[in-house]
Formats: sequence, structure tokens, C-alpha cells
Amino acid sequence: MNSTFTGINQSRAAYGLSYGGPAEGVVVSNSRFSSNRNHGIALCGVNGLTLVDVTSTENVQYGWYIDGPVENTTITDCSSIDNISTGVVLNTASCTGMLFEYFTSRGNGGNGYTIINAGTEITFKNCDGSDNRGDGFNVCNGWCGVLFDGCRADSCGDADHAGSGDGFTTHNTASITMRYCSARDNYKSGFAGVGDSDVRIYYSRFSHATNGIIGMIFMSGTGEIILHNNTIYSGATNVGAGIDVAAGCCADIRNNIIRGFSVGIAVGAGASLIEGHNNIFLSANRGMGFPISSSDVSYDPWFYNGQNDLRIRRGSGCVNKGTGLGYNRDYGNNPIRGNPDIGSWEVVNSGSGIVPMGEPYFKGGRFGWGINH
Ligand SMILES: [Ca+2]
Repeated sequence: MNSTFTGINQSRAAYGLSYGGPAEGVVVSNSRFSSNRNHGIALCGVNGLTLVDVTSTENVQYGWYIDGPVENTTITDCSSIDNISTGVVLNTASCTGMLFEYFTSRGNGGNGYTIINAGTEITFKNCDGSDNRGDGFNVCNGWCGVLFDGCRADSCGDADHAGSGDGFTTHNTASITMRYCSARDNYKSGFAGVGDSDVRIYYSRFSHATNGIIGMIFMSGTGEIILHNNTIYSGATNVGAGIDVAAGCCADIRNNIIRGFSVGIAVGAGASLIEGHNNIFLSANRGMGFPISSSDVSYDPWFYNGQNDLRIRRGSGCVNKGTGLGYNRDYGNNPIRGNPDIGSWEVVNSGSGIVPMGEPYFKGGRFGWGINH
């Protein structure tokens, strides 16, 4: 079948949009689902559906609920805003070929995104999970192969919901990769791995103006955590932990800037650890539970503007002080020149006419890069 539904507005119904079964060639676009009595959008067992510019707002339950096996379904430039419960619930063990791209889930009473039911392989590209009352992105029940690429989760959680409020979190033997992601001013951590998850995070940035209530990067259980070329920043001095890894974990922590914590890197005794080439600055205790590497340094990274702009300046001592780990691009999509610089940004030689890329931003529902925006 080939059908396009566009311009649908549905409110105050049981569901805004409910769709199940084969959907090859079906497109839903430019449609609004608000103030419905259950979920704004419920998809069950769909195959081949395309959704573009579809919003779900102020519904009584979830903004989007996706259930059962979902295949070859693409969701682009869509959103879930101000729903009473979670913005997006992905409750499926199978979602072959599914892509979330430029999805905004903000202002919801639960998590921005909850990904459950032990599925495999899904990509979130340039998605936003900020300003939710729970976590930004919550992966649980053994989901494997989740990629967060260019995603952000800022200002999630509050003291009235102290059980949640992480930017990104994984549970129960999940496995995820985060690259070029941002978590800022969340109530708890920037990233928390709980219950034997495997995690790889590189060229991402995590910051608090003051500090969250647990480590900025927190890892419990017996999983593996790889942290390469991240910038981990507290605007305060000597508060909390930058990286807090449990004894049962296997950790590889290299080329990171860690600034402003009571403990820069805390590792439980007996953890398997590769650590080095980190810049741990303004931390009363640079390393706890292990002897820090002689390749680590401690000096002002020389940021442009604190957590508002965590690029480092050309004269920073972080330049070329990292060790080669095989990456080609930094957080701002700049190429790696010479040895990697420590942290998530590579200094750009503005003298050659190349313009610094700056921080990412959202504008008109799109990610972009720049300094003046
Ligand atoms: Ca370099």
C-alpha cells in the first residue's frame, strides 16, 4: 500500500493515533495529537511506517508508546512534549531498521525516553531528552546495541523525584555507545550505569553548574566502561566525584578532562583499570582507589566560557597531550590533528582560516553548530 496521511489533528479521544500491522509505504506527516485520554500515539507491530513532523502533546499517559516488533519504521523531526507520563516508551524486543532522528522529548512528567524489553540495535541521532521530570534517556531490561549519536539531555529530574534525574542511564546488562552527546545540569548524574551494563562513551561532554547528587559519571555492578576524550565539568570546586566506578567493573579511562570535583576519578579496589592521559584539575583528590598514571596532568584546561563553552583555547596545555585511540573527529566535528587533545574538543587552528565550530545548539527543531546563534 502507498498512502500519505497529512494534517491530522486529533484531541480528546481515547488515543490520538493508534496503528498496528503492515504499513509499507504509509506516511504520516504534519500531524498533531494532543490532550487525548491515553497515549497520544500508540504503534503496535508496525512494519514500514514513516512519520515526519508529528507531535504528541499534553496527553494523559505517554506521548508515544511503541509496542511489539517494529520494523523499518523511521521517525524524523517529531516530538513529544508536556505529556503527563513519559515522552517515549519503546517496549519492544525487536525493532529492525528503526531510527529516531531529530526527535524532541521535553517537559514530560516521566522520562524523556524509556527503552525496555531486551531489544537489540537501535540508533537515536540528534535527539533531545531535556527538561523531563525523570531521566532524559533510560535504557533498561537488557537492551543491547543502543547508539546515542549527538543526543542531549539537560536539566532533568528534581528533588521531589530523587529516584531519577540522570541525563542518560542504563540498567540490567544493557549495552550502549554514546558519542558526541551532552548532559548538563541534571539532578543526579550525567551518565549512570546500573546493573552490569557495558558502556562506551567518547567525545561527549558532561557538566553541572554546581554538582549533581551522585558522580557525574557513575558505574556500579560488574560491567565494562570505556571513557575516552570526554569533558567532565563542575562549575564548583571540590564537590562530589567526576567519575565513580565500582570495584567489579572493568574500566578504560583515558584522554578526559575532569574539572572541579572532590575526587576526580574514584575506582573501587580491585577493579580492572586502564587509566592515563587525563587532565584532572581543581580536585582535592585526583584519584581514589588506585595510583594515578604518570601520564596524567593537572592544569587549567583554559575553556572558552566554563560550561557554556567547553572548547579549549589554542594555548591550552591539553593540546596534543592525549594518546592515540583511533578516533577521527571531535565533539564539534573537527578532525583530530597530531596527537589527540585531551577532552572532547580538538583545538582548531583559526589562523588557517578554519572557523571554530563552537557548541551544538537547537534552533527550529534542528541541531546545529556554532558560536553565534
Ligand atoms: Ca591535536
